[in-house]
Amino acid sequence: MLHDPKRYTVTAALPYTNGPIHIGHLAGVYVPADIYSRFLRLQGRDVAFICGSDEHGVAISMKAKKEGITPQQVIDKYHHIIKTSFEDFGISFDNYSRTSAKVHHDTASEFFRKLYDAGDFIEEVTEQLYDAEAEQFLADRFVIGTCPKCGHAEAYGDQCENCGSSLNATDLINPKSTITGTTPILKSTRHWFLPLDRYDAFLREWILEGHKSDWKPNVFGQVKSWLDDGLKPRAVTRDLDWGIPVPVEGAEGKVLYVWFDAPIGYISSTKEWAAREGKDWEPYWKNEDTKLVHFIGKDNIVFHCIIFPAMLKAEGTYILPDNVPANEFLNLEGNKLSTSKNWAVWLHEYLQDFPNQQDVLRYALTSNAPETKDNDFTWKDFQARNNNELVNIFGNFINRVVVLTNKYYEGRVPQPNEFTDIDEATLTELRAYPAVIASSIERYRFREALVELMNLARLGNKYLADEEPWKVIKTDEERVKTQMYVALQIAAALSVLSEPFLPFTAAKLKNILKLDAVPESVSVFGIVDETLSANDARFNNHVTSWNDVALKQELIAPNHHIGQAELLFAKIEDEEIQKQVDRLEATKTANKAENKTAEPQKDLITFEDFGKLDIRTGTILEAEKTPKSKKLLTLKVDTGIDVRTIVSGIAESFTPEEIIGRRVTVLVNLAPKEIAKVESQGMILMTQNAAGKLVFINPDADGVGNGEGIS
Ligand code: B3M
Ligand code: ZN
Repeated sequence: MLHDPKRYTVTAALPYTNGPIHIGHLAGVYVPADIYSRFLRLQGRDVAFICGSDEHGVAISMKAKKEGITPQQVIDKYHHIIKTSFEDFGISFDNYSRTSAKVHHDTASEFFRKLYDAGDFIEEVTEQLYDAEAEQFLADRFVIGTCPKCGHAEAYGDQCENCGSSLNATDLINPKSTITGTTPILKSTRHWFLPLDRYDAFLREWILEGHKSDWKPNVFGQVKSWLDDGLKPRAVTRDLDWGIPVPVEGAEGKVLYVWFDAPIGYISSTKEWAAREGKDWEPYWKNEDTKLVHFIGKDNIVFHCIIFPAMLKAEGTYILPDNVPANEFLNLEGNKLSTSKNWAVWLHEYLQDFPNQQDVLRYALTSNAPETKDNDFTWKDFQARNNNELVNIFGNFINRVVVLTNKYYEGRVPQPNEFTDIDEATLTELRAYPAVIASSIERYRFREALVELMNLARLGNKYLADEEPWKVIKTDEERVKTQMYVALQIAAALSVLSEPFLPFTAAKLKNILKLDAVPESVSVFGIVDETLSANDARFNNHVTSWNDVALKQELIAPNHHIGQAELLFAKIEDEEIQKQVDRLEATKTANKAENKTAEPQKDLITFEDFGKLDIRTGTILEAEKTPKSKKLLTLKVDTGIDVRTIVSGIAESFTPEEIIGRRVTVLVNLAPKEIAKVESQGMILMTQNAAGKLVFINPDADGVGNGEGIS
């Protein structure tokens, strides 16, 4: 583990541009990476927070085929949507690039060519899976089959998402083409292989020895199992028409394997950023005093801990990741998040329903992050986190401090008098929080860090509840000045320490406290200038960096004028949550309908049997709710024979008003039956749609009057 690095390169997995991003992406990768990067910046560290769109690979080609557009149109559409979602949620990349960019094509091609020229690849003609009908080789997601490692039935040609194993397509049991559904044949083709087995000793030494104490157990365990299983050469080229052409003579029609080029995308994106900022990119990827950290989901561990490090080792001039704090998966209401099944909370949809409440989602996802095991997001928990914690603890404390400061002192921070032991103890505890929270963040324990941040807000609430300035003001105004001064120091501390987790709230709070306009001369951003004493006049009432909170005697100075109170968080009502739960229920029903296997056919009947049914066209003349029943409507139906009463179980699908005049199909010779104390004389034929809603089987032939028989 690298101690006191000179700079940090923090990468976040490059999302495929084959669809929008959802809460699982935020929880697994991007919010933790953002917390870490914002924290480092607040400490004044030199950080390159790097990401970009992953725009090659079969996933893109499949999406293009599905949407009937070109791969370029797919990546342009989703690159924009994804980039916007990250910006909307305050994921503060220093650069968000894309692997279709020229800088990446050049960087990845040069990287491949260097290894090729050095003879690091095995060039071999092998038998690969081929779809004779589609006349296409089947790589990666173009083929699915049973995983030889865990038995998962839908493993891809290059990876099993269930156990994370990286696979060669020919490893799959009972493979099927995802293009035509046919069973592939084997066909010869030339590819270039990275001989991973040659890096076994290096990887064992670097990881199993070098990182056994600082890498997360879920990551270390996966890597160890792969090394123990034995590494095999991996093809790093593909027979595809979408990707970076293999920069070797005689390799027409072949492209770099997406997982060869994508991690190099971190380097390309850093180059792009450095060029824009007038910096040198190389120290961020080649200097030993740089700490490189990859934030990913668990299905990307093998690529970031085995394949990419082997590539970097082979290339020879790059540093290796200091840590790869992969998270496990987030589930949604007990089911696996799924893009294809639309079983997700999409970020753009979240913002439509919860505008300007990005921090509530960041908070809920961090509080429940799948840091060591898969975890579940539920809307009920989301509501509870907001109402019971953000509103009742954090928001309530700030509101009381600001309201009372405006009420008692017209918004001016009061000059404190003598501190009591409680005051001193509270201020001492306050100054311990930067180190407590930092310790958790530096170990990539963001859930724990967030609990500690909330403990600081609890400290403020407890101090006010114990001190009761709103009572003491009646008898000892001088005492209240000290009490409010102490409470304001905690509020100022929260405006800094909350920023990595809740950037939008921190900005709002800084604005309320008027701590946002920081004169340059006042504070050395981040690194505290040790030559300055904490009481130096220049440190007057401005807090800008993490360390200020611990080092400064005063975070917000007497006479500083704060602003008016505004609510940081709003209570989320049950109806808002129910709407989200209903939306997921509708998705579930639609998925069932889509995947529904039709009910098995009933026993055969004869023509005579059918002849007994007298089915007529009819019209609903009247409709009303059936007393004491939520499900039933009592109808008056003109059957062409007569107008009769029919009780129908459609009250949860229709209102009485909306079905008057509706044309219906009626079984008229059904024996009368008393239903809910009403005699029903017949049955109206219904079915249900994909969303599970009842619908009428309509006699939609125009000009058909009532009473016409159905034959
Ligand atoms: N595009 C994300 C995924 O597997 C993948 C990450 C690349 S990071 C270099 O969904
Ligand atoms: Zn598997």
